[in-house]
Amino acid sequence: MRYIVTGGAGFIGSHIAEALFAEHEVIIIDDLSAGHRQNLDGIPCEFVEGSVTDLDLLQEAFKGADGVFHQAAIASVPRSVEEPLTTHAANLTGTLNVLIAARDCGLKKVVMASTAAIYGEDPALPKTEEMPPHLCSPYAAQKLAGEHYASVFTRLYGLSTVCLRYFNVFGPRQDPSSQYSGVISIFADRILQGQPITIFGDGGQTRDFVFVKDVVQANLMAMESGAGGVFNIARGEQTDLNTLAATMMRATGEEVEVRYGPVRAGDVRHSLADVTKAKEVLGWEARWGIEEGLRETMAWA
Ligand code: UD2
Repeated sequence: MRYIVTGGAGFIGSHIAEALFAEHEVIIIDDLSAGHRQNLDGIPCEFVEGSVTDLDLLQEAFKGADGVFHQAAIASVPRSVEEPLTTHAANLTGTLNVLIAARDCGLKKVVMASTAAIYGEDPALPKTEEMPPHLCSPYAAQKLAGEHYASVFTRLYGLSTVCLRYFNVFGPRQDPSSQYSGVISIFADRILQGQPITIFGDGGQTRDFVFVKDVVQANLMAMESGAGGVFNIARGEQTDLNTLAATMMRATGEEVEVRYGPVRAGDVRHSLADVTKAKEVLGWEARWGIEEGLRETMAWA
């Protein structure tokens, strides 16, 4: 098969490319705004430098492809608040372009990255795909609108689409360099440098962390499945930040100071996915335990 990975030089996209290349032809489309060429070291693939906002580029690159894993996005809630128009272009116009190019080039399937941000601050847990959206950021609005476009393209043109609502994904190659990077990548970086870590709030907040290799598997199974629609991608387990910090230190044998700072504005207190639908329809469930995934992440960091 010939597969496109948009955002393929990024964190999740590069892991998808890595899982595909042994058996398939892989074409990466990435504008390198967040991704890095070195994420693709040792991964044979065709590399097209460009943005999903460029429809002509997509129409050309998608010719002869079988499916697309659409991972390209500006995946930042705070950035979307500061720059709604820029993030709209990447996250929504980009997604619409991918759908149009996929339709025009006769691709069999579009698997796209969506987000748990769609569930917002609604305290009801666990989150099921049927819950009404609770949008608190332009990012959430852009991703939900992308899901709606996907379903409309299925209805109108018969294009098969799957939207995967990622919860808190972690693993090697997640960039720790911004204050809004994933908490695990930040903690890994600091613990390995012997630097203190800061927990925002009392550390009792929870997240549903899922290892990137499980997310890759979800993408592959979604591509192969005859099913369409929206699926939560998570472990279906809550881990609080205090436990996370302790587990990460245990994984490395490094003890660092844990500081506590003010609660981050806009943070949700708890997050937990209901993952029944992915299991029943796609046959997917997370296999990597948190500790196992953390060990791989810390070994890379
Ligand atoms: C995740 C997604 C985001 C969006 C959102 C939807 C990631 C990286 N981000 O944001 O894109 O989908 O979910 O709800 O997956 N924290 C600390 N110390 C630090 C950094 C973070 O205590 O140095 C805390 C932070 O306050 C939060 C938790 O760790 O309570 C997780 O933060 P995050 O930025 O990794 O992810 P989250 O859930 O805010």
